Amino acid sequence: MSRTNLDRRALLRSGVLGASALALGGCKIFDDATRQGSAMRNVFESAGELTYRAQRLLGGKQSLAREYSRDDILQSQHPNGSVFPESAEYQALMRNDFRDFELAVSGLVDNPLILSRETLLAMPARTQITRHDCVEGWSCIAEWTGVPLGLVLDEARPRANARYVVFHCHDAIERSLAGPVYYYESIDMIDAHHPQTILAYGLNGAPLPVPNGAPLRVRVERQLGYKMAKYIHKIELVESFAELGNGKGSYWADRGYEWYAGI
Ligand SMILES: Nc1nc2c(c(=O)[nH]1)N[C@H]1C(S)=C(S)[C@@H](COP(=O)(O)O)O[C@H]1N2
Ligand SMILES: [Mo]
Repeated sequence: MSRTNLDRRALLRSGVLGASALALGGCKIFDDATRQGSAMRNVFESAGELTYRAQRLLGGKQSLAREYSRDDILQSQHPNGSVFPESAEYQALMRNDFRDFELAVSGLVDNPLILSRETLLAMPARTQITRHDCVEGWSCIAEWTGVPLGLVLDEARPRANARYVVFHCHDAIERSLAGPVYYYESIDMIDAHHPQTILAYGLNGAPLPVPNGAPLRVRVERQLGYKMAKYIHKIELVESFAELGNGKGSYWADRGYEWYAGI
């Protein structure tokens, strides 16, 4: 692990970065120094690529993020970013309690899949209590339940040239002249096969609520909150994300944030 990463963790933990102390539904506030443009953020930015390489080189590929106990859950998961996708397609699914939901797995795979909600719910599940850290400066501990992404990928059989897993989402987070701009994210095959990387459909023992990404959102526990795409309808395996969005691999990476947001 790089020194910068350690420093950042230590800072986050000690609350040294904390300047704003807004009460956010009981969520623990860290700070807003990690916002784009802040001096602190620029330090992180130049270190991002290094952090990624260091973490990938120094073994620890499958090291687990810390898991907590039920007693550590102090509040419900604070909804952030999109909280209510407006597309007609999503609204129709929602009206029927997502019974007709299907997840597509496509791209560089030998066995493209269309998984019904029933199929997903019938697959082996994992439940984990973890801490979600948002780059905007808050965190929440919550219990997540879902299907390990690795199991879904094993079923789809990624080809040798598949390097990234892209999550396509139902929510248009903004509108450009060219039309709606949908949220998307991507992770590498190491994070995709990490045992804590799950396609979550449950939150704190209940079905995943709409504001938190119903019916399906990913958990990538060793990275920041924006990597955890909500409202996923399609998973695509690609060799490069140059052709997607602005070519940086994620809605927020296209807008200057790190593609690899390790914590
Ligand atoms: N589809 C989609 N996924 C998203 C977002 C979003 O706006 N749209 N926001 C991201 C950010 S910045 C955070 S912190 C988390 C918030 O998840 P929560 O609403 O469950 O707390 O979702 C992430 N995933
Ligand atoms: Mo976030």
